[in-house]
Amino acid sequence: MSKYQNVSSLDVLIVGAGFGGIYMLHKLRELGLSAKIVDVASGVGGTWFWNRYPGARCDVESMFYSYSFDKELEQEWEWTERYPAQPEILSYINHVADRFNLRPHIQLETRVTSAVYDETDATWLVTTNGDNDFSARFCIMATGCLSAANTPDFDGLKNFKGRTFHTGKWPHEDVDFSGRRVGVIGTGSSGVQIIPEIGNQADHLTVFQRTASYVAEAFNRPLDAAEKADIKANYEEIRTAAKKTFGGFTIVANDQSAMAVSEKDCRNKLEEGWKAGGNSLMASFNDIADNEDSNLRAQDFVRDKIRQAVPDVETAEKLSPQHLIGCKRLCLGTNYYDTYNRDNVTLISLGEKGVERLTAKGVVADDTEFEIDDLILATGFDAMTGTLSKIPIHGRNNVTLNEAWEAGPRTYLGLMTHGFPNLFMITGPGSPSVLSNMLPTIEQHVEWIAECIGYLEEKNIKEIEPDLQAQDNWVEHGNEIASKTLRYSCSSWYLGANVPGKPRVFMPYIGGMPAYREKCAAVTAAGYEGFKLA
Ligand code: N01
Repeated sequence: MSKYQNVSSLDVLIVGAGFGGIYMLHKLRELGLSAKIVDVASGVGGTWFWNRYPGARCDVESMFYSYSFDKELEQEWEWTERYPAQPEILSYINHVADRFNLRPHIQLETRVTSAVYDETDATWLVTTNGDNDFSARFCIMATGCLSAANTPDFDGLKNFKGRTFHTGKWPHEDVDFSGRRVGVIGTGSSGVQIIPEIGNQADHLTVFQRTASYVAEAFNRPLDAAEKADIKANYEEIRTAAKKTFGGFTIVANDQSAMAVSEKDCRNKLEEGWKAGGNSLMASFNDIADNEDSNLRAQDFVRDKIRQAVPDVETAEKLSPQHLIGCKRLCLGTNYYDTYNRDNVTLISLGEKGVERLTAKGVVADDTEFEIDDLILATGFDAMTGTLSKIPIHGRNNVTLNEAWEAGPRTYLGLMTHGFPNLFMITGPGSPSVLSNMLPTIEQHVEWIAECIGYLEEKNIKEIEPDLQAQDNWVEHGNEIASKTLRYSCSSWYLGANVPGKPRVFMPYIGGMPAYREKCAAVTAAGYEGFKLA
């Protein structure tokens, strides 16, 4: 008996119903192809389906964390706040799925269990945990960059008798923390967002911090009607200008070095950036992320902000990061530092031993047992490769993607990998992805892939695969520019450093969106240069 059951034959199978998968499906249906999405979740939304912890919010402004491909959609959707909260983003993506009648082509609650390339037929055979499998000429992994939750292998985690949560896999029902003693491990973007919310609710909150984060005040606020109307009237112009910036953001960086001005003027400019909210701080000068002296000025500025916000000297000291600012992703917070002034909040700075173990009653750190009722892991993700690594993907000669990526991910343009023909990735490693505004970046990838598949169809080409040399050149180019940046120097998830045993490779492409867009367009114009078509 065949190991495949009830096989549906498609032109394209898409894995993942987040922003990437949803737009990809729409685009392929426009091309008249048979396409389907499968997703393990019970709803669309990708990372925004899972990350529903209290305080979850995007750090890109809502008006620009949205699709631009449909002018009516752009005009009709009403964002309510400057930075969108998770429920609003989830409503938006649900609205898009309905508006473009995509639901009949989305199969939820279905986990892909393997994908095997059949070289004789140039087809991907994809098995699922459901009662149907797929055969598809093209397979598109829209599996997201930050979707595989990272649960560290804490000694005794299973022994803990209280409730345990992970921010990246939050329950659907409301969780009440009132009257409870809660522990949070992790102070990255997720921890920074959930900590003030839990501090407000819990009887006592203990935060276990391994590395202090730089947290810029978001200054979130409701959007007023006039502001929205103004943006909507000028959407195209604003988005076009944003595409010319490094990350595709609308924030315009001050084109001046922080070292080109006096210390006082530098402070004033940083203060302006701080007050503008969120990532504007890093745009106060053009070299905070690249020049160590400029970076130090920005670091000192934030450390002073922490001291002003937190009068207790010892706590302020613990909260003050010592690494380069922007080296790890800048966190955006709302009352984050203020939270540590509350009587019911304790900050434990983990020493070299880190979290020593979990007991039935709580967390042991610094040779002390902290008793808690609930444990929240805000410990991040196995970023960029985590989801793909969990699916056995067999390419040419039965080689698996995990084998091909043993020393770190290798792609051409973050779109495809040699040895895995007809398998595309949306915002894969080797593309700017997480260093940019994901929505326009996703649109660029989806449109490139759709154009490519359209071309193959038109020319009756069965197979596309990157040349090994083109891929090696791209990987080398990416490594070379990354190694010259300050971002290369700290233990971030960009480098895979948060997951023990993961190869240390700077995974996103750090050459900026304009250069990347240009390269992709040039490859297409040259008849898919660097790819083998057969
Ligand atoms: O994950 P993180 P995240 N023992 O990896 C700590 C996006 N995002 O979910 O820094 C003790 O940043 C770890 O400590 P350290 C955004 O791109 C966006 O917060 O490794 N602690 C760190 O403090 C973001 O960058 C939004 O020393 C351990 C924390 O856990 C990305 O997702 C909101 C540990 C993990 O921080 C990831 O953010 C949320 C251990 N064994 C997320 N292992 C917005 O849009 C890990 N930690 C605002």
